[in-house]
Amino acid sequence: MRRTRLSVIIPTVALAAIFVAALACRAGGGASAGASAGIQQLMQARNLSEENVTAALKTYTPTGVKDEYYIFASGGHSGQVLVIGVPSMRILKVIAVFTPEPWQGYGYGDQTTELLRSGDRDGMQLNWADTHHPALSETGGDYDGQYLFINDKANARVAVISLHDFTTKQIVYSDLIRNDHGGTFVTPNTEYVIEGGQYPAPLGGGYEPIESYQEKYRGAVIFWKFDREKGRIVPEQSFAMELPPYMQDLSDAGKLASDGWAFINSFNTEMSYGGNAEGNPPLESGASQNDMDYLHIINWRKAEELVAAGKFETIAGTRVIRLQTAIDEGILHLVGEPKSPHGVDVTPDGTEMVVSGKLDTHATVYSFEKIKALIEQKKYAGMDGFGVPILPFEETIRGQVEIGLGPLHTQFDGDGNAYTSVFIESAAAKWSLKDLQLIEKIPVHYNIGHILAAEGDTVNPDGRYLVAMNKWALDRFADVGPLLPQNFQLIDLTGEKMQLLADLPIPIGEPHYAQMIKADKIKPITAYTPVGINPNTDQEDPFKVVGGEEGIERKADGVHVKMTAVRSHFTPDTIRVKKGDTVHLHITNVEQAHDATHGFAIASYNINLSLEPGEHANVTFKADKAGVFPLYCTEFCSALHLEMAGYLLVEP
Ligand code: CUK
Ligand code: CUA
Repeated sequence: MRRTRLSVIIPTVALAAIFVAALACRAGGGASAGASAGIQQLMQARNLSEENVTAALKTYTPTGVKDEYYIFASGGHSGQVLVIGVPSMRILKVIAVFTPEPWQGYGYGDQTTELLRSGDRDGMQLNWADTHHPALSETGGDYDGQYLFINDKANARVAVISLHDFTTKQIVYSDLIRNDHGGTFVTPNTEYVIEGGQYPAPLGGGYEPIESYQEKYRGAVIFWKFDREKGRIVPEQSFAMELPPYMQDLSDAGKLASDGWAFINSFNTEMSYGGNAEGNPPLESGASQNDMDYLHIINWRKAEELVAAGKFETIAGTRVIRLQTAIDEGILHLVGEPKSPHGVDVTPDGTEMVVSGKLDTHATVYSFEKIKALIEQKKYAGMDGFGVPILPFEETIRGQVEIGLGPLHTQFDGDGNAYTSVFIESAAAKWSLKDLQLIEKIPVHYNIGHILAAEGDTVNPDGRYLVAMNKWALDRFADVGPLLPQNFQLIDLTGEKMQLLADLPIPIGEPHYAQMIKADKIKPITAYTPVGINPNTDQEDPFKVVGGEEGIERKADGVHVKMTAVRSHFTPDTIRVKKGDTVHLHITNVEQAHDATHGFAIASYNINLSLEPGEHANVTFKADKAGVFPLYCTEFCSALHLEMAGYLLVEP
């Protein structure tokens, strides 16, 4: 950690020195004043302050120079994942996850369509998602750079992305729950990917009148088992736990001292369900009556043992530990948390949990040691309406920090500081974990939701950079009509005071959370090797085509076209079929050169592929329209790219 910090600081210092030297030269009016006078002129012409220029020097990344960190951000309603470089704040990629994406050909060929359709629920084709919380895979509580998970709040789905090739590999869901929010968060060795539900409903689907909310509606949390070797979630080895019908919110996995435990907070312990046109209080005020909501404390290691011992019921294909079993076995406890909490974040050493309430001005710091002792002594303040033991609030906390109006989420640096987003105040607050004192606040623009620091939720945070994920942009950018982008703001943590460095407008949905990982932990491939890999399976495709074996063959199930793509032609480039034929295209990009991607498009048949070097794709379609259909490569791959074309001829 220190080593990286030092190596990065040196160039920053050197750059600043050049800047200062330039200013000094100008002041002296020496012979070498050319460059410095130029800088002064530029500053004047662009109305830049000295602080602006240092911010520029800290973030400017010359062409060919790579970033120190990657941010993996949720793409919000776009249903995708954004990849951003730090400190440059350049967007590097949008990874297609839950939504069709033309550039990557995602949802246009057989494999990616199959993957996308595997996430369909309730007989609906789902072509969007509300992604909230990406989670990088961890080893020993540290990001290992291998996998990324992300949830879809709207449809309670979880996706697995491999950082080997930056593509989505799997989408899973359980009909146990209808939506989620407390996910994805991973356990310290990625044994499980946690997906906490949000709005209670009858478990497993089905109808129950809303008036039976307390009796029939339930919350739940799913622990998805991750098989790292296979790089896939294994639904059969996963399990869930039934929870009371509070609205469970964010979750976090314990680590080190609290490894084996999970923490989920909640709001609406009033169990209000709205009905404001039917004489009930609106949900928002009905859910804000109590002074305290509940932090759920779950012993997942013991839950795992209970499931292995058969103490579960299967609901909607998922093994579920029923609420009564969880109570009887002592694996679920509650403790009060101040009014309408939102974030729960476990400290790097795993000894404490920081909870912030939207309607409370404090961050509350819970001691895991105290919680564990109270659980062992069975020292309860009482039970909730379902018989879940409640720990005495005052005896579980170490203290509270006065943060400001609307504290939400917290991250950490490696020097014992915490950073909490302050939504209503539009600020990021730095405070000391040791003495629970507020140190400094920096204004952000505007209405900050999540906050992220470099490796800021691991056992080994880097500090260095903080990003404010702001919901409102207002006056920050040139106007673009009533729907505005989100605004990510990069903040430097290395100086005496926090310094705002750069803004990045996000024009594709509302990202909620993101994680920042050291760039050298990510080691993606540059081509699929050997040639003919199907990215969905990471294996050679049974239909892969090698040079010299191309051709067109009529079989019982239709016309099979075995095609290769190489700069700058498809072989074969003429496809002759008859109207009504089923056509199976098998296309391999036989190149291994870095960046030698070919596209493949046939207008009027909605065919659009991206074939990365070494990639194989299959497309099945019915040639139900007679005519002449040009096909062509959609990536400007070579000087003769325009000539990389051919014809699909469908004879009447
Ligand atoms: S949530 Cu959106 S700002 Cu879904 Cu993590 Cu807090
Ligand atoms: Cu291949 Cu253009």
